[in-house]
Amino acid sequence: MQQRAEVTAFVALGANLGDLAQALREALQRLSETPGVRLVRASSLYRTAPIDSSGPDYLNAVAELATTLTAPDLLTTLQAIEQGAGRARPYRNAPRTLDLDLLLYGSARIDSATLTVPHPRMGERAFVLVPLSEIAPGLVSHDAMKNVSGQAIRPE
Ligand code: A4P
Ligand code: MG
Repeated sequence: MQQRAEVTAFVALGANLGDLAQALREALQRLSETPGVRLVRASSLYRTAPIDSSGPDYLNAVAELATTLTAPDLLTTLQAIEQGAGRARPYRNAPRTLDLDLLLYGSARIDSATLTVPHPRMGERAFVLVPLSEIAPGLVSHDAMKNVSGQAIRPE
């Protein structure tokens, strides 16, 4: 059987309830244990003020993956890891134990009922752009960084 080629994907990790660093570390561990997913690199952890959301500050990071999974299968994997971390969804943008968003999947543009890639709000958010530029500087323009420079973010 022919093996699918690996695709480079970027995933945003966030948490603002519970043991934040532990949740992010475990999520990275789960991802690296998933068949068809290789963890290429992860950014450092950043402490960020909530944007369009409530509750305590977040811990955020971005990971680069190399994966043979399709984008929908990768999303299903991310959601299973969120569930495993005890994620409840009482309302949109509620505080959460773990949020895993698919930012980029190769150069794919996807707009289905359940998946939009590139992630539609990634360009407005320092908590995505700062860690992404740490591990993939070529993907984030100077202008994009300038647009989010007013948002509170600091290395953990
Ligand atoms: N969905 C569509 N496209 C995607 C994608 N590219 N990646 C769908 C992941 N999911 C995608 O997501 C709702 C639905 O989006 C999913 O069922 C999936 O089919 P969700 O995770 O259940 O809900 P959510 O997290 O409340 O919404 P979402 O869209 O992830 O929220 P945002 O806009 O990403 O905002 N402030 C700081 N400082 N740090 C944060 O991490 N996060 C948010 C979440 C708000 N403010 C924040 C942070
Ligand atoms: Mg999400």
